[in-house]
Amino acid sequence: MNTTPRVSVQDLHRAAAEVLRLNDLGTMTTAAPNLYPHMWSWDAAFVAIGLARINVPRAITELRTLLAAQWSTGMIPHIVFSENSTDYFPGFDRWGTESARARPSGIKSSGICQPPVHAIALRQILDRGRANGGADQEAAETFLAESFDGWLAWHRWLATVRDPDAAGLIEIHHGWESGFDNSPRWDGPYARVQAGTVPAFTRRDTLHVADTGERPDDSEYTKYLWLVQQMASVEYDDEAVRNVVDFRVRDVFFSAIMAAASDVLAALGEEIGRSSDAGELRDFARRFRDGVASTIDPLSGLARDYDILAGEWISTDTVSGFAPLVSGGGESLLAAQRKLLLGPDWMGHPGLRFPLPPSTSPSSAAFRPRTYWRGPVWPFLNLLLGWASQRDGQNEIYQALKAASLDQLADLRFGEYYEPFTGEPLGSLNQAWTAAACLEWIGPDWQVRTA
Ligand code: 2M8
Repeated sequence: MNTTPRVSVQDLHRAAAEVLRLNDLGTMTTAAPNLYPHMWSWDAAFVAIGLARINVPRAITELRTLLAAQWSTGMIPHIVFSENSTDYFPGFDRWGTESARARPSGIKSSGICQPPVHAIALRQILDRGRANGGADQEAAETFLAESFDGWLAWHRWLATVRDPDAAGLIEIHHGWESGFDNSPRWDGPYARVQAGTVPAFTRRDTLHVADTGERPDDSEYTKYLWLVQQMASVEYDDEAVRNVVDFRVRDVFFSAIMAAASDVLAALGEEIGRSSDAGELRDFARRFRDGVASTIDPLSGLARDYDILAGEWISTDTVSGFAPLVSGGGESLLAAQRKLLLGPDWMGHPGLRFPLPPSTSPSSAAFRPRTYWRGPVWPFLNLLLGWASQRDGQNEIYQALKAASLDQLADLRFGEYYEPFTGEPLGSLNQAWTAAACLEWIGPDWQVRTA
């Protein structure tokens, strides 16, 4: 394994920080300069993790902006639209959220959500603030106290509205909610979506990638828009959406993040004397950890999603199968998962440019090395897996992910995703959460100068 960076860690740090500056609109960071000119919910959490390494108050601003867009139900929307750009489709007008009663007035957002990574970002902000001391510490402590109820409401909304049967698995209503938009995970559910009439549309995303074949095609977009229309037709009312929408899936990776983040939020609550709320969050964490463990495919050892409308498990060889490594779980399950992750179908695949898990296993028939969520390596996901391995004391995996990630990112392009065999950056360049992941991997190392 080649672990020698092609640039110094100081240069890498400088370039990653520059990408976050480039995407900074003042109170929000765009997910990418051209392709994604607005704020995305889970991107914002990773961005805040990276920002906390260089500017704690700015990291706080990022989460504050996102939280200001929280709906009165507790939902945090997946896009907060900036006023600066109309260069994204579907833009605010296409979402039909104006009539949604729960949306805060004056803030333009979509009407769906994304995985709740935010409490993990909050923890990082607090830790960095405390390490820096002074004004950073004060700002971080104040932000925790003032924002805790918002995050708690977000977790409560997910635990009730999105897991009404207490299965320990979060129900999603659009592939966009998973964040793994066109992953093979959703091929079955989307195959069953029969789109009705969708007004004509002109996409913008295809203008901003080198090869349009990397992105989902128009027939996939028609279904994506159809689901949005269905939800808009009932003004995004939580109960009504469940009855009208043609996509209802229990997402195992979302659920794993819910488990991990609920534990983190519980610990933060304990620190500020919110012990009863912390107890509730610990219960969420347990419920979703058990839910994730209940999905394991006995044949592959990977975690599975569940298609509610079809009444069947979804077995795919995608990186979401490692959900237990994120949620935590019983030692034998985690040991088996680690073995798989390091094995020849994943990080140990001999063809990989960098030993990092592709979004779909190269051994799978569904694998497409250049197509978005169907094969490329996603750097922010590796950071999440690294964070979880460090939490669980798995230093060997943490170091392996860190070394390979820094090697991958040493091209200074900060790609949205990477071709697994060549290491070519694909999708958008200067993608904010890729740069943020880089800053977090580097941590304080950039200050260590070798003679
Ligand atoms: C991608 O998703 C958006 C829709 O939400 C898109 O393709 O237009 C996904 O990779 C998603 O996970 C990510 O949050 C978003 C912004 O980076 O882009």
